[in-house]
Amino acid sequence: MRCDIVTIFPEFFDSPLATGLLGKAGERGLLEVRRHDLRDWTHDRHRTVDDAPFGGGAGMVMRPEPWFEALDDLLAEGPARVILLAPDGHRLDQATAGRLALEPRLVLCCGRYEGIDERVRERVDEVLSVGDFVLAGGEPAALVVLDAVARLLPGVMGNAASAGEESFAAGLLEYPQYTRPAVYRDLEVPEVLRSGNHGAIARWRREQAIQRTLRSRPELLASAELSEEERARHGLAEGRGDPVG
Ligand code: JFT
Repeated sequence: MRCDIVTIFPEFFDSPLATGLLGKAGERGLLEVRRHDLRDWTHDRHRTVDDAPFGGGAGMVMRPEPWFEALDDLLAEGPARVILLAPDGHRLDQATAGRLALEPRLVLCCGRYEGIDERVRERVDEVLSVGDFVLAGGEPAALVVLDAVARLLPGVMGNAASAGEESFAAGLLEYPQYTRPAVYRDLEVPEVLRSGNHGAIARWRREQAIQRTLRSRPELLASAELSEEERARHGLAEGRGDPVG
């Protein structure tokens, strides 16, 4: 996959792109990220990207011209799915990450200030938010999107079993993880995990995942892949999809 990022802070992405999974994906040529300084598409001496809002109000708004020109140039190189990060966008979820991972090329548009001139939205394919909290700009949100997408690209995650386990546990939170030592400061690793009984371990993990989801994120259970037996055992409505009531 190729990903173009348009931002006034290209350096924001330096260490995240050089580190860990994103760094490895880059090295292996599985992900090619190109950062672009929006100010390269300005024409004035001060490389101005913002102006006061029509109608008045606090703060500044990003002018449309550099964005339109940037997208003209980037799309002239070939097709891409253009994504704008914004607090009022569709919420990023795992299904969206999976859909974006199938695209050959993304353009991520990161704004600052109070936002971007509304007309820019007419030039993008999709507006995304990473959650219901307020960031100072689109860059951290774009990084979240890229991280979630990159780990789904073929060859990026070494362990092929992980993907299968994830789809098995679709819609549930993770089960608790332990490593050595078996006892640390009187805190013991659950006996079942040391039993070598792989059937019992799988059942325990599944049960823990359901319990955790029930406790922390019960709304996820409506669309989680649970058997009818599991639903009945936990007092949940039958079937997947819309919550009942
Ligand atoms: C915040 C953002 C996301 C996402 C893009 C641009 C300016 C600052 C701002 C904050 C609140 C209201 C402007 C952005 C986000 C999120 C994305 C911009 N700001 N108006 N904040 N929170 N979840 N995605 Cl452009």
